[in-house]
Amino acid sequence: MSHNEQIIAGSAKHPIVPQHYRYGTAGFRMKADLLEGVTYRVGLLAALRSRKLNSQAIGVMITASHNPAIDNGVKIVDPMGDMLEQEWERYATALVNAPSDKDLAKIYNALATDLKIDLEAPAKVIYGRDTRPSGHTLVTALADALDATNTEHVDYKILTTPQLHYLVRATNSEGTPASYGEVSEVGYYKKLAEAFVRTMKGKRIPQVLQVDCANGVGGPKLKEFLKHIPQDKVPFAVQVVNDDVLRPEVLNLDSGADYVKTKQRAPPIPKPQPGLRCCSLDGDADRLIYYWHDPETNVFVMLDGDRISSLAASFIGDLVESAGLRDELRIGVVQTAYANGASTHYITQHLKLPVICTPTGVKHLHHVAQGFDVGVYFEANGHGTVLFSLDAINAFKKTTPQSPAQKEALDTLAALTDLINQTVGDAISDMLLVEVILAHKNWNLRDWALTYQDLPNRLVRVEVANKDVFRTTDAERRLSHPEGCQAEIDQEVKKFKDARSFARASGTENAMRVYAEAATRSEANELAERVAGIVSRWGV
Ligand code: NG1
Ligand code: ZN
Repeated sequence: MSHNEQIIAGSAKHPIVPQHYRYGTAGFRMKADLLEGVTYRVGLLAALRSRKLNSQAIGVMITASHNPAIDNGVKIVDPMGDMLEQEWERYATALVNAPSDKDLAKIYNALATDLKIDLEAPAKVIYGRDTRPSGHTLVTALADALDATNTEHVDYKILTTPQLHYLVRATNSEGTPASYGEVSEVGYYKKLAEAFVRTMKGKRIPQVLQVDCANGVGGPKLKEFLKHIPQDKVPFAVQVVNDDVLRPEVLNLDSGADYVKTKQRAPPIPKPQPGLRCCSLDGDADRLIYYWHDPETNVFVMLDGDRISSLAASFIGDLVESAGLRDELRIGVVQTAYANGASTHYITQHLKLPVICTPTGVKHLHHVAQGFDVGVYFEANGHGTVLFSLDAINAFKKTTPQSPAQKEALDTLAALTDLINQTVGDAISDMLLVEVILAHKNWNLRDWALTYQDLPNRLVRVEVANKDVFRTTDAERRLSHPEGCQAEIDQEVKKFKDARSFARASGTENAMRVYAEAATRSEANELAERVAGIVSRWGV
């Protein structure tokens, strides 16, 4: 069979359900039964992408993250382990929307011609999936696309999303001076465990940490990771809960980082215990939220992505200062409009670091963070990481220390570049980072929470007939369209003290999101309701 015939035959085995698909912030994500044909077509695109980029390995991750168990999703990972280049999202959308198998082959060939891709060049795609049962079928469709296009492929089976990102980068840097680590899941654990012990410097955290894994892939993977810390060097006690991956229906159910962040309370199971340090991962282990029920004040305290971001920025900023590199390296923090105003104020006024606001979606944050030598980026929902430039890594490793304190700071910074996932937000790596910082500062969660006080806020979802009439500007903080709508929002915001509110169309759901913050909880609620009302009226 010719290439074309193979592509068409494979597509006939994995038919597309006709409807309009769009490669969004999370790749293609929807009910799993719509995704078989989509995944086949994503396989074709991944093969093209590998051939376009000198046969480097491309990743494909099959997951729907924090969404319900019946959903699934598929997204492409670029050679350095970052998200698919934005320009190519259009090509993904075009391929997936091809009306027939023959059109699919035509679009595939047209893309190859337009992008000057040699279809005879070698190509490599590696892939993994979360614990969703539908992952099996999708992986089969993906493998068929890779076979049809004569693409070498490796199935890494069940992984967390950040593990797949790690493996893509490790594969492409293997044997080079920039080697990212051993090309295996075990290599990932070994790298993290070694860096964790190295950054802890013999410090111990006496209190237990309960980790809720949303009954997703993070549970088994975290337990596997813990086995790689040498027995005599384990600095903390972890209690893994909600790690049932055998009953798919409980995935993300009343648990996980998204539950805690949106409901602003602890998962009901296990029964919350005052004073216990807790954190939650999401279903594919790329988001992290800390929390505890303070036994002294009897208040539930949530430490979200903004908190992790400001904690990391403060710790790393101090280390860079002690390492004598403050004038040499540019440190910055990247947030979205959903970041609590109090965190932005703390970072700019107290830590004296610049903050840049980008549109929602980690690809935007990641990109801007790459412009700093130390770029800290987190979405409020707990997805983020810290990126170090080559200059920063070299400075940490090559500066000759003039004092023991400077040496200590340089060593810790160098270890952090190995501990922190450089490809994408990683809940396990972020959790280790938080533990390291708390141990170094000798802080409990109350100390951490006391750094600033969150402004009360409220996020509401508004269903409208047509969300496409809403267009934003200024990193999604203002509406440019429909004309007149923003002026009405401004009128309402003016009536409240220390208030801020904005509306934008969700990139992952068919709805508008309205965010409001104000000096008190009731005012934040009231403002959110009023702005939601405005959005409803304009969205008809
Ligand atoms: P949308 O649906 O575009 O608001 C949501 C999250 C994002 C991001 C994406 C991808 C909020 C308010 N929005 O995007 O931060 O994580 O999903 O998963 O949390
Ligand atoms: Zn996720």
